[in-house]
Amino acid sequence: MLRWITLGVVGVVACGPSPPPENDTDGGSSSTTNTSNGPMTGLPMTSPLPSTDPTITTADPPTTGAVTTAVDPSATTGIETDTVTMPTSATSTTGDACGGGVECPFGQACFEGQCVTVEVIPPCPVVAVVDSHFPLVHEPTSLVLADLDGDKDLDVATGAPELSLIEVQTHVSEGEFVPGEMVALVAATGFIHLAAGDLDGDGDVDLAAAQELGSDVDVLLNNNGLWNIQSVLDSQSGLRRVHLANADSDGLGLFDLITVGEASPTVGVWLGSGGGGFQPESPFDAPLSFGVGVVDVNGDLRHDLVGPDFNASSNAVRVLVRGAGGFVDGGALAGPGELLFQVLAGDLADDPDDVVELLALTTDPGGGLVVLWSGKEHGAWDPVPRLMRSSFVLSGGLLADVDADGNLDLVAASSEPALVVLHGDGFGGLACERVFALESPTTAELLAVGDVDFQGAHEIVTADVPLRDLVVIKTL
Ligand SMILES: [Ca+2]
Ligand SMILES: [Ca+2]
Ligand SMILES: [Ca+2]
Ligand SMILES: [Ca+2]
Repeated sequence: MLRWITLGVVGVVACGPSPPPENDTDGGSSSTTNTSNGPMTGLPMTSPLPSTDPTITTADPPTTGAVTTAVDPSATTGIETDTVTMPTSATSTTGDACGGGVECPFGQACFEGQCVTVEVIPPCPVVAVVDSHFPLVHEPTSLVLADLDGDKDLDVATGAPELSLIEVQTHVSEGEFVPGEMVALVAATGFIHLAAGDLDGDGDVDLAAAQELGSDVDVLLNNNGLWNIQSVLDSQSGLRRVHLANADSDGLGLFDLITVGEASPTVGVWLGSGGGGFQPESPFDAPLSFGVGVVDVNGDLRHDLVGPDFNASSNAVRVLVRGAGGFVDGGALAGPGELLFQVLAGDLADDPDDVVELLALTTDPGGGLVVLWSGKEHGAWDPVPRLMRSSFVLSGGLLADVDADGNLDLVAASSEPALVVLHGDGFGGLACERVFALESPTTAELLAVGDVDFQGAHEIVTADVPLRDLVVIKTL
């Protein structure tokens, strides 16, 4: 059952009995923009490792069928501009002192006790947007986008914590999903965090699921669409995230697993040994909160960890470099703002050596700040970051080339009901900002990007937790 509803900017998800189809002719007269009028409140994060669990409620009986919301091109989000301005200025110090309650003038931010200029990211040109909604049975805490049934198109798995289930949504045709199977995990409670990738080396996508209470990571091997729990990795207790990584020095190509948790020891490493088996390394403590990037930052193919350092006296990015025998401290980078929510790493500035840049999300009295450290050489960054102002305080996200122009973009969540894409300029900066209205705020764990409909540009997939909807956002 598929229904098309004409909407303005503020999306509506229909529930309950189906109304007759509406004509797609009136063009959505309620068009507004929300790139600048949302309150820029700080996120309710009071501890270095905040619990981000949404409230889990008992699931109602499942609804069936997709509800697709078509947004008329004349009523899309975004602010109309004629050109995309390429940022040209980098950080410069104005000479004013700040800190200790002394704020910087408008248009500046405090970095290391001095006011520095902040570049405002301009809005992107308007594009047409189509949101498609598909019902979920349970409220999800985490979402992955991967080919789970081996037919080459992208499916979705979401974690349903209240029943220790993974809920699969199977892609059936261009951008359409239907409910798939429910995959049972070892019984536990609390937040479920998912990661997807080939964990046993047989070429198909497997899943790893970290559960909050139960203290395990379940490894689920894909056998032609049937899922077997191969390994249950005893983990640290408490809330954690699981990441696929290459930690091995031998580069066998088998994924390893890294968990970052809130209870000591906070970092766990399991080396893939083939067939879905894993060998644990000794877990250890590192001052990293959940917003870590798991990326090779120094060009040796081993994945490193970059994340907000909750032990630093001031806001800082901590770098853990993976060596042959384990992780070693790779130093810290001081940042501006009040608290770093997330650190991401990627090749944001085109250079022959593919040096990796760092991007961090934070907030200051002026609102949302994106902090960019340009790579000088592999694993080394200019200590003075470039600061760019976003319209929203961004709580977390991912780097992906959404518009398929060859430059990494930032897809980010906010505490507001909006999803923000900051398009990379390929020179280490962010060219423009695109804001997509949502019904509810989303989280970094509920964001994924991929070419769902094989049309080239990538779709953004997220979930509306209160409405129990899978949301696919397509720009035309
Ligand atoms: Ca598939
Ligand atoms: Ca596999
Ligand atoms: Ca590395
Ligand atoms: Ca791009």
